[in-house]
Amino acid sequence: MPKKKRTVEEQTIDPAAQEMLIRAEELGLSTAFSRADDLSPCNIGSTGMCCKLCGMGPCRLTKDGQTGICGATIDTIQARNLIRAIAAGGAAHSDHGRDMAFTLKAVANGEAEGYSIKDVAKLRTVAARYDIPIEGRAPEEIANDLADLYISQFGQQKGEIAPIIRAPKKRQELWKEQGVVPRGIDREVVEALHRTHIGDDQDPEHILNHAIRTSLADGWGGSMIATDAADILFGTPAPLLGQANLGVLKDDMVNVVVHGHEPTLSEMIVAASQDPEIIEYAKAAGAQGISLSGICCTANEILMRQGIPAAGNFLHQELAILTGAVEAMVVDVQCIMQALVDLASNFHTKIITTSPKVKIKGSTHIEFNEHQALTIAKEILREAIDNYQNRGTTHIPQIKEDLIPGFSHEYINYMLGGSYRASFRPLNDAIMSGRIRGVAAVVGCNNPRSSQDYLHTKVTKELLQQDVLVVETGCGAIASAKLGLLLGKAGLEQVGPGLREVCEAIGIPPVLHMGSCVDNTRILTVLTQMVEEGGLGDDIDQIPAVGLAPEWMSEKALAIGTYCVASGAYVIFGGSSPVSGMPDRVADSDIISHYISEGWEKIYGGKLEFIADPDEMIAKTLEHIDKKRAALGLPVYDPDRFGESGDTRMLEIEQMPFEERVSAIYGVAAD
Ligand code: NFS
Repeated sequence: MPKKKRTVEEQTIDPAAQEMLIRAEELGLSTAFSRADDLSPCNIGSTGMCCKLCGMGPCRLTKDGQTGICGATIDTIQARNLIRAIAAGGAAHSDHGRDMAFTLKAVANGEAEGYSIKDVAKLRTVAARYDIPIEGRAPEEIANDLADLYISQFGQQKGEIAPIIRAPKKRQELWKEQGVVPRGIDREVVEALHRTHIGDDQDPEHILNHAIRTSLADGWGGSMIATDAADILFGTPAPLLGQANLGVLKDDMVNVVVHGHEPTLSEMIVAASQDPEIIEYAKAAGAQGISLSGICCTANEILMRQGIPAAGNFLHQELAILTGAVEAMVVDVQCIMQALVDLASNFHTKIITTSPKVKIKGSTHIEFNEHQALTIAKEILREAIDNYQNRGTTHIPQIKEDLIPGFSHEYINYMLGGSYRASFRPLNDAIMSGRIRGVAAVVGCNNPRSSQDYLHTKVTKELLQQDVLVVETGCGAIASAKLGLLLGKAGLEQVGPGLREVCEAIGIPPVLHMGSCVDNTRILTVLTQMVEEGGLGDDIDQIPAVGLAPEWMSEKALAIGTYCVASGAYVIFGGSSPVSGMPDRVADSDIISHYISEGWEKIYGGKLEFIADPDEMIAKTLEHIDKKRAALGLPVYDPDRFGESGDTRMLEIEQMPFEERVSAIYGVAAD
């Protein structure tokens, strides 16, 4: 039966994307949106019940009790497929972390053209956490030692990876008891592959226990290293003004779109694009200059630090090319569709691959390395400028939105307490009093199988009305940005009364953009600092907080979800579950779905659930937040209690000494 073709309004809620999808149709060109309509997913593979790990298969199982040729059960097959995805996702983040560590090492030794250490304060803070001597030493010396420590984490064979000490004490103890503290980042990924080779680990729970360890090697290992090294090299983000959506492309300028993940290249392209010689070169080609923008997490990296506009999230990569206005799309690693090359052949756009790890047939390859970064970045820009004269008709949707990104955990700490007493106290107090009901992290990808941005923004808007403070990263953050939720005033219009008071008093938008997907580690740090601040229990699983990835599609998302669960969070994924059974399986036989939910919750206090319906996602989020509030003995959330006391009261309380502040808050709460 042919699949129903969706209207553009069903494919995306973003008007700029709708405009470009109409153009694609006029031009007879396919996109991920139309291909998703044409191609039905295999319901055996999508539920994790197809095993193709050896040449006796693929064994496609559909019914309870069936086994593969080797005797593997559905549960074993699902667990193996899941851990392989987590290992691949963790490998992607961690390999990014490794590249950042090598760049830090090269910069420390004066071997990286164009780079410098931008955030010496963060370098010193992070190094001190790992007992690296800082007093009386030059930043380069400290950075060299830190880089060595980072690099050693990947190939470490025994012991515990160093960043694990950044987690709350109680959580570290739990991981030790469970035997899931990663020994080395690469080791856990390799072991995940070994265990899932034909004839190895065939106890689903035992496999999934290692999935936890592999994911921790990502979240509290490779990703955390990636974030810290990027901040040290390029600066820790602080709020600035940015813009998002395809309207950031310029008709009279050379448009260069950087797409992918690692900030090493994109930061240098930013620097090269401001070089007077390059600007002159662009003007000589008849353009007004160079307009740089980003897609996916590269967009988030340069948006957070430099205010470079985001052309869009994952599903915007093809749409940017459809404008006909992009001279070059420069890609490095991850989330880059092979379809870009074929699509670009209908326009003048050059797809330039730059990573030694990623080539796409038909694209131009200009290999990047950190030692000659600036020279290579200029070469890439010249290639784009030379292509300007080949531009044909353009169609840029005049749609874009302002936003304020840049909420690193350091900045959140600072903004809450001011420069003399930076602290998470006001946030904890606001949660304890019920002004803020809880916190939700709405993160992750776009998926063309659902309506682009719909689930992200529906969940975000509803939670805001319920006084839930939302933090975002990745493509989810860009979805909210396009909708205007990342702006001070505009974002506050539809926010619950208590949350609004807090946002107005502190001067923040209700949705805090915390960066790219590797920067989900910033959320781990925030949660840890909230624990350390006191009043919300002594471990992450006690905080009224939930993580959501409503439109997930990548293996990295599964790795993130799993390390958040292992850290104690309730994590809800939208879309379809990679471990659910076929519809005719009895619910009780969905052993893996149950294990990663109730099973993991018993051990880690966090659980992973796949919920397709957004209303159910929202209801479960609020239910969990309220359950955690009750367990902490906090007042029941009551939306009518706040909203009239206004900014002054909040500001007054904020100025009080700790004891007085607590009694003021509980005085209010006792009413
Ligand atoms: Ni995250 Fe960033 Fe986007 Fe998904 Fe891909 S860009 S690392 S994986 S699609 S959020």
